[in-house]
Amino acid sequence: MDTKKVDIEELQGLARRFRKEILRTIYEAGSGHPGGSLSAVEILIALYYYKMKHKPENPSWPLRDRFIMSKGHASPVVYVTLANRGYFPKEELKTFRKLGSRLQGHVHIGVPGVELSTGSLGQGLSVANGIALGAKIKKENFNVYCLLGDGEIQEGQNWEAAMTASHHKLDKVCAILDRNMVQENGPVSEIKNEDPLADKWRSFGWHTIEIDGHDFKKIISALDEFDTVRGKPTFIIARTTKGKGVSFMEGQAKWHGKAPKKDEYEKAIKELGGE
Ligand SMILES: Cc1ncc(C[n+]2csc(CCOP(=O)(O)OP(=O)(O)O)c2C)c(N)n1
Ligand SMILES: [Mg+2]
Repeated sequence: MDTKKVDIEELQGLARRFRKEILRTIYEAGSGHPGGSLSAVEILIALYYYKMKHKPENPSWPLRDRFIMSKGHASPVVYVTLANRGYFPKEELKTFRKLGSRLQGHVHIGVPGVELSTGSLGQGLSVANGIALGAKIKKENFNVYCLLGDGEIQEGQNWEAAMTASHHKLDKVCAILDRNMVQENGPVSEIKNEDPLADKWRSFGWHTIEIDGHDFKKIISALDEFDTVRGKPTFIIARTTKGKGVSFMEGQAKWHGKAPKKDEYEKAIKELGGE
């Protein structure tokens, strides 16, 4: 696909297929995190099939845009995206979470296309800032995208990073929040309420945009808006549904980190349109 010509229906088709591949990957492993992988499918597709400058055949191309998956437990959506983009053979998805596999349960730098090992929440945005600051000093021109979880941003380090990015005017940093309203043990609003979230990021000096995180047109226009912002970093609040696409997983904390059993897997695949 030519990355700049957008065919929304084609992207939607990819999203349906990716959801099935994510579930199959977790099902075959017998463990993993479906909820926060399914919520981020459209975001990853919009980045890797539309927005980012990257070369799957040369993952260390110096001018590539960087993507940091800060919520590293949602590795299945990253691995499925990278495999489909040609960073490594799709066949390898079968080795997810198996002994000796580079497809470790949490996003692992040994996988082609991965910039940073993550899983200990709260660190990704700081690293994104460091990469962007280094590039600014060296006058290198690329963007750094960072996907965060809404439970994750309860970690204080995110707010230190928020100050750092605006202090250094890191306008090549685009943080995207997977605002699925659910964390590991329940609703974010009950565990530690974050509202008014957009106001908080604005007050920390970020250009802040709120969108429907399953609507490709909205994601694409927010990512394009980011390109026009000068002198400040951009924060995109992508409102999503945890477990999106599978009725019995949607909005359910119990599907944060659990593999479906055979009957659940088959039901989910059926709901997603079958094999
Ligand atoms: C520092 C740290 N504390 C706790 C955990 C355990 N943990 C893994 S995922 C998660 C919840 C994350 O929720 P959220 O950021 O909302 O992720 P999503 O809903 O997108 O899956 C927690 C507490 C961790 N990985 N790292
Ligand atoms: Mg969440």
